Amino acid sequence: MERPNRVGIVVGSRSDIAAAEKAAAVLGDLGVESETRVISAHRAPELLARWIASLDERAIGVVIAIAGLAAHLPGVVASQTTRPVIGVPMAGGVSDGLDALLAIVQMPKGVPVATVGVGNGENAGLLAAAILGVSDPSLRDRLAARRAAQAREIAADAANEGL
Ligand code: RP5
Repeated sequence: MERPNRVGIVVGSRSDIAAAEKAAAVLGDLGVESETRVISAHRAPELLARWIASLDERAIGVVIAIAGLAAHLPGVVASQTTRPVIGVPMAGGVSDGLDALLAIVQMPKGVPVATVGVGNGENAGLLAAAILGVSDPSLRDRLAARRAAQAREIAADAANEGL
């Protein structure tokens, strides 16, 4: 089996695609390959199960699952794989994302889902890279370089002159 060094991104609907693009972009910057699928957990359960069953052959080590409203997609994915699953709640429901956030973060015991902020595809990508970086020193170096660059950018802000 190929080393599982890729990230699988799945959104529940085309309407969630912006968060997936943010995750894919940050992963691309870090030299991590990803693939993005649009599969509803309730409208296309069999297709979702087929994709999850193929994670090994796709060398996918971490899954990012992005959904709003009932937001069951991350939990459904996590129920079918032991790979780490990162859930991204999306705005749009009765509480503008708080509903999806609470749904994802309250995954009942036995099957965890890591949860990032509402719509925060970028942090989901960074967390996925950090997980893959545990067994990839050069990816860890690239993550550290990115942190250093963002710290430099803040230090260079005119408001911080003299510090
Ligand atoms: C969820 O319902 C999706 O993840 C999306 O966030 C939300 C709305 O979906 P659409 O009605 O735009 O397909 O399944």
